[in-house]
Amino acid sequence: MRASALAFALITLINIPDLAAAVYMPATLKYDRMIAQGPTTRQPGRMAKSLLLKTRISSATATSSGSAVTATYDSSIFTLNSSFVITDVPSRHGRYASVRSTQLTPAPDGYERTLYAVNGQFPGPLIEANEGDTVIVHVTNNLAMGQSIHWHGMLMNGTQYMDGVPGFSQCPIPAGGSFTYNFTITNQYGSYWWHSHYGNTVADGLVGGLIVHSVNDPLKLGQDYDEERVLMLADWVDVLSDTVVAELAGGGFDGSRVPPQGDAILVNGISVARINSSCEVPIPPEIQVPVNKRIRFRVLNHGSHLLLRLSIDQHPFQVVEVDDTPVYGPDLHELPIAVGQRYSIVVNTTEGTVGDVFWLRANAAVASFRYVEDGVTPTTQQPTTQAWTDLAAANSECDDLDETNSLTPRVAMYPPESALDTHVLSSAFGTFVNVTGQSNTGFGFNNVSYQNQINDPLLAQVERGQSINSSLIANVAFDGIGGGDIIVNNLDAGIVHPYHLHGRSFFLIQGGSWAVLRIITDTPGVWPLHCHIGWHLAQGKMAAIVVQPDAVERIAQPWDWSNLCAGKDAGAWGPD
Ligand SMILES: [Cu+2]
Repeated sequence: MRASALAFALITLINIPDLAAAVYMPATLKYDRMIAQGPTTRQPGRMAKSLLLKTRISSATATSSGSAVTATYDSSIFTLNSSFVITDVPSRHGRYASVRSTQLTPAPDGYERTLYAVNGQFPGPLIEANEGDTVIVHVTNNLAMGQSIHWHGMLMNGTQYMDGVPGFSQCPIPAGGSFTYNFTITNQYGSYWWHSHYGNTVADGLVGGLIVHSVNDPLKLGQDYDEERVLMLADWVDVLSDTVVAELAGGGFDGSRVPPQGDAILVNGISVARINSSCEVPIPPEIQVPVNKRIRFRVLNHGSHLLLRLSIDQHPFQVVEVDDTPVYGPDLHELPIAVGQRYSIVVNTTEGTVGDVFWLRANAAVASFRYVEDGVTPTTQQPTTQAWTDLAAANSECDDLDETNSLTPRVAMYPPESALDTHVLSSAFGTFVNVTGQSNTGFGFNNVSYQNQINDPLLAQVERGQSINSSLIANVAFDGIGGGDIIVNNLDAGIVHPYHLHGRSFFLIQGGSWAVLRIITDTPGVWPLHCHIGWHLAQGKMAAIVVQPDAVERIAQPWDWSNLCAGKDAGAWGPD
């Protein structure tokens, strides 16, 4: 154990100077070239809210067979409201949603397990809003544990108390309790999602789409596509997340230190693709589409581990949005999508006639993609189509799309020309000793594996002028407003990590196992930077980015937010 910890420390020391040198040359060159070409022709920087740091995991193989177990769900969750009025006049009373989490026992992949549903649905309700709207979501927690909802991709400028991360930006909503999230969407639009940020209970079903429309969006219904849908993909484990996390912290899950890759792949909450199982499986989920239309799918990977590769037999598609950035993207046969990422693709349904049916694949044949007319299903025949012959092999590198293809933003964006501060976060698997003196294997940043002071949120600590305890979480601070660089260094040979930063977009300079995230430090708060592989996060892979601590001290806590912490044991430890 000691030797292993030392090895990680040595790698850290050796790596950082090399990294700094490697990083700054390309950044400077890129910047010079942009200036030289002038403002009308220079290439905008890439902007993203999640990034994938390379190395690799092996994808699972899956088998499929149709059977009698059916699952039903509300299809409106996956179809955007065609009568939604896109306007720059904010909704007068805000966009209200009510969210009630309860425990159910359905069988999304043919295997019955406990699931946490929202309003009785899995996935939960789709929220649509306009840029400028205030979103008000009343959450009632009927589960036997604390909960929270995070609004993935929302900048939360001035509303950092609504970011929904227990131990960071709030105390958990207690079992039987409620809380109202209230935030205004400013200066952003595109495809987002919401999910629980309590432990890895997002893997138990607490997830849904969040779509922000805007008159400023260059992608327009009627002009670029004829209708739009949400396509939610995920790996799915047949046991509760608590069990997985506890076993990983102990001897390993199913005897393995490697987190589960899923027992099934879900498409819009249903699966036909069970992995390594002879269980009876449901009939494939079905995506019904009209013929001769351009259909925009807002694709989300809400899983806990696998990078999924989406394809539709005989249907190439064009990528038009990356996270929430509209792009001129490539025509693809296959889209790689890591956990937490969103892409919009436009699929032309011009490959056949009514009744034709094709496999939709996400690492395996997982859904029927069926041509229908007026919502009438002409046949229930299962697809017999063949996969594209150029799909990536199951064990191929987990490349992010922008590593292999050119993605040009439709609206030019420019990174800050310089950074006021630069901070390095090196992340690695290792053995860490927690506050109680217990050794655990897990993940850390800068040799610290996150320990969650769940009832004393970091935001409250900074608000009262306290500095964050660096033995509990790696943390860095940007004091002023301007450009800021976060160098993320992935020291784990053989493990891919899709990192996610809350509260801010970043421009990305990437070099394989390291990346420079250039941010604009204009959103005061204490923002999580973490791996979106939920099992890695549960093993401590979380760091804190403090932005403008002085401003944080000046923004008052909402009264109902303070109530979540009132009377709670401030010394309690929560799940990461
Ligand atoms: Cu990870």
